[in-house]
Amino acid sequence: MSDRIHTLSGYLHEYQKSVAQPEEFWARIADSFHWRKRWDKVLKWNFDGPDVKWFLNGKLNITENIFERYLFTIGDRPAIIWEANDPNEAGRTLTYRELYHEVCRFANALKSKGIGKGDKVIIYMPMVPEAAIAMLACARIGAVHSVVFAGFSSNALADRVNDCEAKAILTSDGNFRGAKKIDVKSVVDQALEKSSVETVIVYQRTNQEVTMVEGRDYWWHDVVANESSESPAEEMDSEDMLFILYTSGSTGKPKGVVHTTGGYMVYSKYSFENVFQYSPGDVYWCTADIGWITGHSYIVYGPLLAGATTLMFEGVPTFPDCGRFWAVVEKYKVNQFYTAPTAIRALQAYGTTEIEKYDLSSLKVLGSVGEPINEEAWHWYHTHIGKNKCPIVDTWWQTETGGIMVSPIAGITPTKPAYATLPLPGVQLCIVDPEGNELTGNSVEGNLCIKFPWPSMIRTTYGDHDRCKQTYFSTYKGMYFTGDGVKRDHDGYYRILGRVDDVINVSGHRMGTAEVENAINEHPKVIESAVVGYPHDVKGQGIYAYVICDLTNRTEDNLINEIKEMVSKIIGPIAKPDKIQIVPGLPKTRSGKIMRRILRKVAENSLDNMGDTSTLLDPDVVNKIIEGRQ
Ligand code: 7RM
Repeated sequence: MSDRIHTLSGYLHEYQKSVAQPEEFWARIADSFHWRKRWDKVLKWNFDGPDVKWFLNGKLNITENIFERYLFTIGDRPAIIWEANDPNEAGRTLTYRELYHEVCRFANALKSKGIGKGDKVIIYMPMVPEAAIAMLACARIGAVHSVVFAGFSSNALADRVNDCEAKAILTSDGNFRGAKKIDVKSVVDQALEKSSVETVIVYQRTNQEVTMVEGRDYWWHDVVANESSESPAEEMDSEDMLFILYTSGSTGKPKGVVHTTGGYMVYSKYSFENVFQYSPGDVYWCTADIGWITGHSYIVYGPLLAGATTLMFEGVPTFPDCGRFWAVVEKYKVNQFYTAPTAIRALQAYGTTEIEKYDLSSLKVLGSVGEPINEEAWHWYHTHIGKNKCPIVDTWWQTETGGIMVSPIAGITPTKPAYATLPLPGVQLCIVDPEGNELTGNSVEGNLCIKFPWPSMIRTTYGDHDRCKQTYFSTYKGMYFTGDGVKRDHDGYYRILGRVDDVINVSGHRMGTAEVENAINEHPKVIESAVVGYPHDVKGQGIYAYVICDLTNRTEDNLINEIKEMVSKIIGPIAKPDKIQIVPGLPKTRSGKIMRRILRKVAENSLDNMGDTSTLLDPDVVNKIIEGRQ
């Protein structure tokens, strides 16, 4: 626990050290892990390649830093506590020892199916302990996991399976979510129609009828039945791939963000312990899905590397009623609770009756992640959930950063409503103007960049290194560009203002507007479309689509519904547009570029100042769009 920050001056001291001597700083943190062979050099980097390597030639296995490290001391401590979707179904607890044996058994099962080091494995599973077991079993044998959120459609799944050339898929028969039972295996079957996946392992969750393909599909319980509960860990290099996680950007095709072993391990544990101030015996709960980076770093890897007890919840905040989160907090005496602003705002709308029924006095720390938290939601969370005694850690970070970058350290550094506040040690932020000039001093606003590497940063985008360079390292030379706008206030605190690119954030789910447009354009009657985000009370941003259609023999209403279904089918229900407006044309410049600024203004109903529309090919189209506003 020597790497724990305990005081504000301790934070300032550590921060200064991390900037003045980054290699010494991170070497000291990394030394508390188990390396089969220590690294030769801490860091080698340039942001032009980009080419970033941490802990060069270090040899390790991340799961040895969870299991071999803790079995003899805290083997009987709960590692994962699982709460089922249905409050009447018994929960499950796996101690570190039990989790270890389950991981080993499944690791052996994967090996017996011919899966080994470097092979890609897609995990498309509900929130059950087996999903974490699957990730850790891959890590144990050196296979690269790529978790795909189980709410994605078969098309979206197929894209990811094909992009990473997955050898196997780990999935389930179905998924319980709220009052619904959702098909999972049949989605996989569809996705696999055109793929070379050799093995599918199916965890039985809902007991629903599924088709099993002979020689390809196996039940989880069958493959582990005769496997040994010991499995030697594969020796990995620090820079060997640990996982790929697909995320949306401003182009139509999601990119596979690559994270490697050593740096990710060091940073996920370090940031977890410090931000949440986890103490042994605490019960920590992050409500994210393992399909997102938050689930990777702060349900699975960070907490388990820290020897923590991590709670995993299968269900949704409003089932069987809107008191479910608080019922679970009371039931397990949760100490740290980490959720998304969209969930807070959704629950805020139901009032406080369902909160007052439960004892929330175990809570010590509240967390927020995924999108900017507005001041009102921040205060509501602080007052009604935290009872004015829990610091809120508003954690800013990204799939690409691997771990939390800007956040209060609970109870130690100050909080400020709607502010992510200060960078963690090792994080060198930089605010730039559109030309890339650094804006120094306080009270400035611009684009957020990071000018020095940190251990858990993205290494490449799978199969396309140039895309990584173009997306993150080319906008501003010598810097990683986050895509977010930011303000540094008069006290030097950071407030994230949201995306400055064509990425929208709907209920904390990141989506490219181009991705949604591509899905809309699949409809045979659609000629062209343009998608923008607009402010939405609960989701943060809603999706507004402007569509040019061929209306021959069609009514607008049925076309709009068909387009919504099309998007749902191609990406998944989370990408379904909230509003679709059929338009006669789009506001384009003479060079054919859509002026999204205008479309955003119409969508958010700020019609008084349209800015300069004189460069448009057909300025009159703007009036027609305003008239038809949804
Ligand atoms: C962890 C995660 C990343 C994008 C990011 C921001 C937005 C995330 C915050 C936030 C304001 C926050 N990864 N974002 N956290 N904005 N305050 N605390 O969400 O890759 O899915 O999304 O999310 O725009 O660039 S992500």
